[in-house]
Amino acid sequence: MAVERTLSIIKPDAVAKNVIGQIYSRFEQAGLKIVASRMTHLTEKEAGGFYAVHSARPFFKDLVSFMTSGPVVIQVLEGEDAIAKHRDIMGATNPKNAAPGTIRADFADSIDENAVHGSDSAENAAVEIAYFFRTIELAPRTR
Ligand code: IDP
Repeated sequence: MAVERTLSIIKPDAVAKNVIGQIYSRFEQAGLKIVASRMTHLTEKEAGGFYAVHSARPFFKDLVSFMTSGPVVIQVLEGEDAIAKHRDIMGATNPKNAAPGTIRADFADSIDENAVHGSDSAENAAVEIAYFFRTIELAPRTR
């Protein structure tokens, strides 16, 4: 299986719940390595640009408002089949539908405030990683 990289965000609700470490543990337990990491408080422009694909959706304004409501932790995860593996441990977008034991089932309260983001394809992963990190900031861990 191919070694991939994916973009992950711990959203403001999960940061506020003080579960950054628990979520990082789940990445590590799944065999995903953290190759870049940054805590930041997104501006409206940064959050809106990141979610530009959803700009015509009715929830866009609330999504940007939520993503700028507090600090986030953004990381690049690396590992075999990292994109799908990360989506699996995140759980479904709506935590009500998320499988037991997933991050969203355990830490998210609603579809609006759902704890984590993860790239959903190799193409989007490349775009999203480049949105937040320069190549020089990524430290390869899989050799
Ligand atoms: P994903 O985060 O599971 O990839 P997307 O469909 O890409 O889900 O949506 C991005 C984010 O927009 C979701 O994580 C969620 O916070 C928000 N969102 C998506 N659909 C809805 C909705 O129907 N109502 C409110 N917020 C939504």
